[in-house]
Amino acid sequence: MPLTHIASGKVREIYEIDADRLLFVATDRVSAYDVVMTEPIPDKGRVLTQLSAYFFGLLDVPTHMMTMSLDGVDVDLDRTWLAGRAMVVRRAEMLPIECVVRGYLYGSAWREYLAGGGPTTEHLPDGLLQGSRLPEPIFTPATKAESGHDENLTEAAARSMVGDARYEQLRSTSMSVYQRAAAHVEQRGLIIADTKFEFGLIDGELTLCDEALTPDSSRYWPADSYAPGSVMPSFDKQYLRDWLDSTGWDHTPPPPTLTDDVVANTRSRYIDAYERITGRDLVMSPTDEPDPNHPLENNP
Ligand code: Q0Z
Repeated sequence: MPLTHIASGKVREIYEIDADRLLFVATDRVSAYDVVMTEPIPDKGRVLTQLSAYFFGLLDVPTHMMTMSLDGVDVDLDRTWLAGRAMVVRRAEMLPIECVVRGYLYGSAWREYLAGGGPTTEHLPDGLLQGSRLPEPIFTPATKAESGHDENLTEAAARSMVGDARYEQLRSTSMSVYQRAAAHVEQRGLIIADTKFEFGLIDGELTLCDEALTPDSSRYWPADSYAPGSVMPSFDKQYLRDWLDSTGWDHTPPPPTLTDDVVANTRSRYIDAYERITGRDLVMSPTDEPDPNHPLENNP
């Protein structure tokens, strides 16, 4: 029986394996300014999946990851293409809020702050700059928008969506995962300005799901060019954004056709990011020759 396709995101796909397991696949599609480019970035999906797997192995919270091995999984997709980009995960009951943690003031939170305050900035002091490190990281949950932009929630709104006890648990778990990951990448000269987690319940236990700590779910900055008060280069996709800007594109579909050079340069930035964060080489086909140090199956 071929797997049933159950969900499609801008750059990811989910298939059903059985009642308890899903196949979570990161494609090579790339989006910029909320538009998916026509040309894929070869191996980008492998970078994202293996970064999530790396962090799932590092963290001490329950996660949905079971394995990256496709042995015994009856897929009718190209196994060579899938290798290294697919993860078998436990099916969870997903919770309805996006758990965003911000260590720095940037993006939508900065825009809110600049406009005089909003849900994400209700507890912040005055006088911060674009990109300022916050006195301490803040938890700023958002809605999961089916299409379009996620909407920042006030603390009260988020509490009423999941209940006070669950809210506290989501906040403290999100904060500790962020702190752990940020401390890890800091040793490698990187900053996680902000990141978004999705949690679910498996047998009643709070479980980190979805992708985690990837460049698509997080804003990574090189520490050596950190300067509050200015626009920061996000260290993987900025090259593509800059090139798109140079074409004069207005961010409405269709996007410009990426040249071979832009595809190749974007690809090497993703792979460099992976290697810088993990200190490992990207595995093109992890089912061929498992690396004993790679966190493929080390989650309880
Ligand atoms: C995640 C999403 C999409 C990528 C459902 N372990 C899980 N159990 C149950 N559901 C999910 C997960 Cl990760 C789940 N999403 C978000 C949608 C592509 C991610 F189309 N949806």
